[in-house]
Amino acid sequence: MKRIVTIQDISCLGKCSITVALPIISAMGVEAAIIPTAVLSTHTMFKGFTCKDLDDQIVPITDHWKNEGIKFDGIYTGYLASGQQIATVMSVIDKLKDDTLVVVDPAMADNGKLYPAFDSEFPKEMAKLCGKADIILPNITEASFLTGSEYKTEYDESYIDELLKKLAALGSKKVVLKGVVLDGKYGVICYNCKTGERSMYSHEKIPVGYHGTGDVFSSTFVGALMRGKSMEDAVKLAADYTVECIKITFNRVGEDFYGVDFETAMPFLIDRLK
Ligand code: PXL
Repeated sequence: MKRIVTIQDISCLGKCSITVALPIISAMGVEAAIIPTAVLSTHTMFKGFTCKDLDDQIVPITDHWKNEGIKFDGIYTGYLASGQQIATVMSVIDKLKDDTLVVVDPAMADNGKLYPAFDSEFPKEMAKLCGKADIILPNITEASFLTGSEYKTEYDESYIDELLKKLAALGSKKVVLKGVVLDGKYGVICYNCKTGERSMYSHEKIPVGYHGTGDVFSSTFVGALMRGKSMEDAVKLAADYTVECIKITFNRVGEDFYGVDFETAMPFLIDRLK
């Protein structure tokens, strides 16, 4: 069985980060270890959330594993609590990396805005972490913050080309750009930074946004890669499962205020792995 470690926060309630990554990755038949970077009462879209930064635990946890000779097939980072913590996580990647696939979801922004806990310096630190990744998974907002580009909701292919080139310059091998709208089609672009090759997977757009869908996508993507799928096939599965989760949640009015109903959609995911 493949083993990954995911490095992100625990939002005790809110269906995002580790409470999404663990069940999804485990259900896909991949062992998921965790390094919790902070404990929050809820995700930061709730007012009055509490947050205990666990920065001082990250290196001791890693060192213990190193001493025990534990190895990982993948490292998957998500929401991180501060710019300082990004530096810590970069040192952890250096320590743990050993023929290990590094996937960075620069979870920090959506709809043109940074998440409430972050200031304008945060994307600069996240850009450095992206340089350590094999694959990065930004949405358009994150891509614009990471590259210092204007955020646009209406654009043509040249805007996307420019974003992809600038993202590639951050240093990862591949880019998966989410939430792209081109020629009336909505989807995800896979980009090979070395060859410039790219492909777009188009999928249905449900006219609603929920928190945690990025984490559902990233967790499924990482699980699929660990199960031996190509990047393109992993993107298809991650996008299709995320859309399925959104559809189910959309039909359950009143239960949708903090995340998607990924649990009900789980059989869809398992079926697709058969
Ligand atoms: O889903 C991303 C995420 C993860 N963790 C926390 C968040 C968010 C998005 O808002 O607030 C704490």
